[in-house]
Amino acid sequence: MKYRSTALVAVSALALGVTLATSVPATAGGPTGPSSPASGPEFTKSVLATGLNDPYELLWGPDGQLWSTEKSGLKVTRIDPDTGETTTVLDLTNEAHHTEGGQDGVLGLAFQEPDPHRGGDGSGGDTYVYVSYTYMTDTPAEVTGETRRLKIVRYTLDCDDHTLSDPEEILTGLPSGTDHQSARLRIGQDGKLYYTVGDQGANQLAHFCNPNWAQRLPTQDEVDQGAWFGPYQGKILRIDPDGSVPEDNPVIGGVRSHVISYGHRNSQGLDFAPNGTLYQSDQGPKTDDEVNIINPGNNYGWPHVVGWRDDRAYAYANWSASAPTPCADLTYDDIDVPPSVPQQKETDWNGAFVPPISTLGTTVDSGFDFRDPKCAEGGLYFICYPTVAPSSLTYYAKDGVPGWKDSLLLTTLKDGSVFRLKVSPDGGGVGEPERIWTSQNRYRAIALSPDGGTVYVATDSAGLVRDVNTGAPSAELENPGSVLAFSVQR
Ligand SMILES: [Ca+2]
Ligand SMILES: [Ca+2]
Repeated sequence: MKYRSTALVAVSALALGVTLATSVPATAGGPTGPSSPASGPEFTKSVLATGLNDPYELLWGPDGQLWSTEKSGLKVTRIDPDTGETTTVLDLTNEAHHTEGGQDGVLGLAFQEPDPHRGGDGSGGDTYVYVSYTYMTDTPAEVTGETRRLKIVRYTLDCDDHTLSDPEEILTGLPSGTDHQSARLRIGQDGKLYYTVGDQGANQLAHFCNPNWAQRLPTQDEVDQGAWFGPYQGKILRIDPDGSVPEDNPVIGGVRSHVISYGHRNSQGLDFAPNGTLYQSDQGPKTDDEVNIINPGNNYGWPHVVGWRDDRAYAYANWSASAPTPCADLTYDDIDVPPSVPQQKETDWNGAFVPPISTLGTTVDSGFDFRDPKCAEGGLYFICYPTVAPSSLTYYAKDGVPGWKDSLLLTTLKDGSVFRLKVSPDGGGVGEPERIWTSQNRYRAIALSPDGGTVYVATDSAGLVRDVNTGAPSAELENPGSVLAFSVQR
């Protein structure tokens, strides 16, 4: 196994029912991307549950049940891992908002088990469930006019009857919109909430005239006023369980806020290793999906740099700064940038940033033709770009699958694959991504059975994916809105 070693692991202040019986090799190849040897453990694939509306998070709960948020279904659902029976635990139809075709809705989910450090009676208190979701306001944001916001709400879990009660709003007014929500929620060993906020798709597609604020840091005034919408775009947050700013969060640009890292595009993957190392995945624009190690106070480069600072097939084209032709008079094009839009090479930006420990969809040089004829119909070139669109990241720390202990499992959307990246013994690097399962699905999230022998994978209900045979765009999903179960053969 080859590791891309890294010297950037700085010591951190943060301690951080229906069975479709097919046997699939663990290393099925796909139409594009990294290849892998045709060996490894064999799995039995089954469809555990169907009929979910865009499951966004999938977790094994402390009550022995699978739990999912449904982005467009606007609810939290419990899934019996034995029967696949689904039960609505929380219906947020009246509180939450999803835009058809958008990335907003009911998104993040995390459990926090009783902690001896809280709970007045010494029992460790209750088991909490945190949920993040988009809601509507009548307050247009500065510059963009956006009226969507996101909140994180804490509920109390009854492990016996599997119900949620006592909602407490932890943090409101966070950025939301129809693109790049990220919205991955984890609880650290330090008892803090870690939450990813995307760049809201600023500077691309429908939002191409919105300035990208992934490098914009909060001012003290904004922190004092709770004005999170602008400065928290493209960030990773660390939040006290009551929503306040932890007093040991880093001071960045002279200000302490919820922000622990910045320069992120769309961090849909976030997970801790047992030793506290925090791994994150980010989606690249046309190249350079990233896997990063997150340490507090660091800049991860977006939108000035993607992957490494190597000027390969990427320059930051800042549409919002177009002059003399104002951006509003332009037509967006992902490939051809008009001369009025300023462009900056990666090496023209001198800021300090932390490079990734691995990238996917990287191996193209400047001059590469991103117009693949396979994706010409309807101009769906983005489906053919070398990127795979990582959608979640799970640290596999169990013994259930031989050879897998200490790996990252990475789900992807348009590539329809789950990748495995072996973590190096020192935790600071990963091996080459190995594609373990591919089908015509948009894989969204992973949960593990307690022994690790079964990997549950949630799939989007709709969207575009690469045809498994031709690589051309397809909207035909094999298992829409489902939870698949891959059980290792023993
Ligand atoms: Ca980066
Ligand atoms: Ca680069």
